[in-house]
Amino acid sequence: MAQATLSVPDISCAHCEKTITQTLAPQAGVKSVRVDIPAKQVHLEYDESQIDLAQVGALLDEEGYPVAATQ
Ligand SMILES: [Cu+2]
Repeated sequence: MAQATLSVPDISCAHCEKTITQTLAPQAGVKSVRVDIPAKQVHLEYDESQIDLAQVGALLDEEGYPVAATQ
């Protein structure tokens, strides 16, 4: 299991949290999603054999939440 923290500057409220959670949580390989609104970050646990950060980034991009940085 891999972990990542994504910086998503457009996170601003509970609606953003809900959209991001509903987008990522159902994806195969996503183990957990936690959105930190004040920090504008998404904490992700995922199985790297099923999904990678490029795919996650593309999904968030489609929803209007481009990822600025990943650590
Ligand atoms: Cu919002």
